[in-house]
Amino acid sequence: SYEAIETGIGNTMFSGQVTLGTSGSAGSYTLTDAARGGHKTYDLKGGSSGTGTLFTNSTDTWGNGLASNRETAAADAHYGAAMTWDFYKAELGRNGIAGDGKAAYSRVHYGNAYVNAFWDDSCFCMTYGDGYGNNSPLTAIDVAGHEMSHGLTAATANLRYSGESGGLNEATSDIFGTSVEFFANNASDVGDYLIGEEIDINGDGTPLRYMDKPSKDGASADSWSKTVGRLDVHYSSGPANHFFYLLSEGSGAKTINGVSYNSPTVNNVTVTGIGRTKAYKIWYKALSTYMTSSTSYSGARAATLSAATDLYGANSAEYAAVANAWKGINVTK
Ligand code: ASN
Ligand code: ZN
Ligand code: CA
Repeated sequence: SYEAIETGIGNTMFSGQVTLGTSGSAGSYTLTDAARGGHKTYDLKGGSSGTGTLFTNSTDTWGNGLASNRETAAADAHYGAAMTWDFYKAELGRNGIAGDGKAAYSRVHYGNAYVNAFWDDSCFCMTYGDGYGNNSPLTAIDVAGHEMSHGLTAATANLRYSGESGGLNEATSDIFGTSVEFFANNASDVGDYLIGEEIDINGDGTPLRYMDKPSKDGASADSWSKTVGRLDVHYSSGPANHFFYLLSEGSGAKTINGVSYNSPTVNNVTVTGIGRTKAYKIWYKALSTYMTSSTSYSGARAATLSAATDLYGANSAEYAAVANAWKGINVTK
């Protein structure tokens, strides 16, 4: 049966009131984003398998901004998926995660007090827990962009999820997750180089990760060393997150959208940023054209230099900035 493309209202937890892509007609709507490949958002109701139940209501207004309303997490997840889709299309020239216009789907209310979110390539879907105690659902926009971008990586370089390639896989998700947050430019959740600052997973108001100085989380590496690949992938991502910050914003102190950063470099290398738009275009071109499942930090350097050459030329300021940003995190060849 024919289902019209509709625009609903989402009262989210992290992004205020937003418009959502929905489907249906008067009296019966679903969280089916017909304008974005038909992306659907489901309620797992505490379950941990299957798709659960498609969110359906009669008003096309979803959630009330509070976690106690089960549509609220759905509104956040649906919005995050939509902004990621739009970012891929507008900024990367990519039609969906796999580049074929096919939507993924989202599942919220996974398990009991589950404090994580994840992408699963076998279902081509992402899943969000509700968090524990005072935590909120893990449905903030940078988390959504992060998880969906695991699908993007799987569909492109397919970076193996261990060693240095695993760190690059994780960093790719942080790079695009942050880029989606900036792209959405939502007044309730402005862009920053912090990951998970809205979900308070640590319970003390600190974010999960810091791209300007990854070691601020107490575990991530700021720069490359020959043992970095031994770290958990969420910590060996640090040098590549730091590279992206340096390439975008440059070294030293800076305040962006009210957040202060201070990005140190190895040997005090000075990096002049080229802006995040050029930086994510270079990273995406490198990921989708030059990186493979076994790409290391050294390989990522070569891949981004090739991408910068393709996009801006070998004699460009952008090429020089890429080389300098790698130098700033101790990758010189
Ligand atoms: N949220 C985590 C991530 O995307 C889940 C995991 O570690 N697999 O990396
Ligand atoms: Zn991840
Ligand atoms: Ca963030």
